[in-house]
Amino acid sequence: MTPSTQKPIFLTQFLIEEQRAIGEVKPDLRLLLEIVARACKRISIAVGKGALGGVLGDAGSDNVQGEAQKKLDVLSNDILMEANEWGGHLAALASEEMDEPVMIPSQYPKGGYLLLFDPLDGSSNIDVNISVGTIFSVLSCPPDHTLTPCEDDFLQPGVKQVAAGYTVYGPSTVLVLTIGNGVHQFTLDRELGSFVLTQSHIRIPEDTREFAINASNSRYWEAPVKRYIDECTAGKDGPRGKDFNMRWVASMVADVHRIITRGGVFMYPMDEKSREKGGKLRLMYEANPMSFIIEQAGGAATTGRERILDIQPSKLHQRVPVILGSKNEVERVTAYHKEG
Ligand code: AHM
Ligand code: MG
Repeated sequence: MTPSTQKPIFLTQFLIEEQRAIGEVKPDLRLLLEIVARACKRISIAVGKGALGGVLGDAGSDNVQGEAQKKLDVLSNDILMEANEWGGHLAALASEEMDEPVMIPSQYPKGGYLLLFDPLDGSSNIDVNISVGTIFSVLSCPPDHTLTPCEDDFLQPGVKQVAAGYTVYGPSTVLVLTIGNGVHQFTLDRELGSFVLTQSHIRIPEDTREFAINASNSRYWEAPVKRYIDECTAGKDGPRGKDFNMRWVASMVADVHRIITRGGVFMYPMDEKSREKGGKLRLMYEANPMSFIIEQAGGAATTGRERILDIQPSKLHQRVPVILGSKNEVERVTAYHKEG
């Protein structure tokens, strides 16, 4: 932690120093991340106003997933779109809330990156004042396609991500970021309007006594997931020999942030309810960025059958099963799947 008596390190300084130290943060990527962070500050302000901002409730429309959009889903998407289209760093953008990727308007210069985001994750929690967040992923656009990018250019496995991050709009607003050199946390100083580094090189404990799963789906689970959860809930008299606790916020950002902070395992596994769609969570702008962050913090992320970051996507809004968090627990659940 950076004690309050020490000189604060702002996001800009952090990125410039990272660039000097590892030479992997190209100026364009740094500016792109700063623009995303600035957009997240605006979303944080909108979320924080709640009912006073007139932004609660349904927008009266559905997104490509057939889910009812909240006013704040639409507003957050607009904020991220508007902030990112003129910067000159992107070839195209894609969002959970938009059917197709969006090209950079012709009046602006184009850059070498592709940005994907879930503008407001956990939106069922907006109206009840529970933490929500933004998740984003940055890919390089194939160099010969930067002027004419298409959906196929986005379909890269998660290992190719050059940066990923999320913000949680909770009691405080935090930004958690990786550019492939560890995971770093910034807290929004609301008076200054700046993200200040509050934790560097975060490590997730390899073992845990805490799991996160929507237990109301238990009748739909596959046998390996049932076995794992049964063993956890059997407590210290069961095969694991210890008591486990359960948490489920129903905002992936908040559940993942808890794991980043103190360890744990998060599961939205394959089940009979979501089998037809391939899972519940979206690969490109939920599972991939979170898996990159979790792996960079020493954790693991699989579908139960394969490493998430190795999946070759076949479509932009593809869904996948997700099991991520403390390494030894994720490996255990994955081994149960492999045993059949
Ligand atoms: P969203 O992106 O539309 O908000 O949906 C994703 C969310 C995740 O944040 C969360 O883990 C999950 O859906 C909760 O699902 P459920 O309501 O089935 O528990
Ligand atoms: Mg989401």
